[in-house]
Amino acid sequence: MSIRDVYQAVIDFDEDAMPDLINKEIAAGTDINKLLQEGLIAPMDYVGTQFSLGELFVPEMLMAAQTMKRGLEILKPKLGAAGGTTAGKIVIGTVKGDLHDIGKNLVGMMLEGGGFEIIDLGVDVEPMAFVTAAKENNAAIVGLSALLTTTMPAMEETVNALKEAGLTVKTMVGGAPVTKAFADKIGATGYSEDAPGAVELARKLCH
Ligand code: B1M
Repeated sequence: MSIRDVYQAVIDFDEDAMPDLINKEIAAGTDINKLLQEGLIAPMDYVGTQFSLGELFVPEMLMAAQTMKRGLEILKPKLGAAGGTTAGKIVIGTVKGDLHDIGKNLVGMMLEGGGFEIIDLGVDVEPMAFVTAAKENNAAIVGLSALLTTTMPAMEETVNALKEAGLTVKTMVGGAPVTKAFADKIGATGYSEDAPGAVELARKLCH
């Protein structure tokens, strides 16, 4: 039994085996962040590369994603232990045209674990839906996720819509193709490369 078995289950799409494998690793005292990074996130990178090479197709990416999600659900309560910092409300979502939600969910889970209240708008979220939710919830931060280069412009549209609505809410962006330079260019308040970094950033933005 090792993290390698968890990795292998994701690339074998062995969703049924996942709960048992994850629970065994937890019981064995495996570091939760290591389990997440090496057992669940790393195989998705492999799957993405195989997809780019034409060795795997969309249904396979989806099966790998479902298997990964099964493992994530079990890890959820253990992620991002609250650090006793000032919590705030964060509206989070994947931008218009983009259906990828694993990274966004992971970020949301870790922020929740970090003591923030999360209002998750889901995927394919219109800019105005972010504006409405930020207003209604008096959110401190709006978090935007994008996984496609073709949906990055929707991130800029959303940041602009929030500004045009006169909201003082801070914006935090992330997702595989997103960079700090892009975040700066579109006028987002902050950028994080990964989920633990998003918690750190949100804490900074709320101080
Ligand atoms: Co898609 N897909 N996909 N896909 N998919 C990618 C993103 C791709 C890189 C694969 C590839 O070609 N190598 C490629 C994008 C190319 C590009 O634009 N540069 C791609 C493509 C092309 C597509 C389609 C267009 C395929 C098609 O139909 N021809 C299509 C688009 C559909 C759409 O959105 N409109 C599509 C569809 C799908 C599935 C539905 C099959 C499935 C998504 C299932 C789901 O999410 N429920 C899927 C998957 C699974 C992937 C890959 C394999 C894995 C994504 C993932 O979940 N990673 C992906 C390849 C890859 O990224 N390795 C790929 C694991 C996740 C934990 O990481 O989401 O990066 P990630 O999140 C990280 C950080 O980015 C960051 O923190 C997270 C954790 O550390 N982060 C934030 C994310 N959001 C953040 C927000 C923050 C802060 C940090 O603040 C708010």
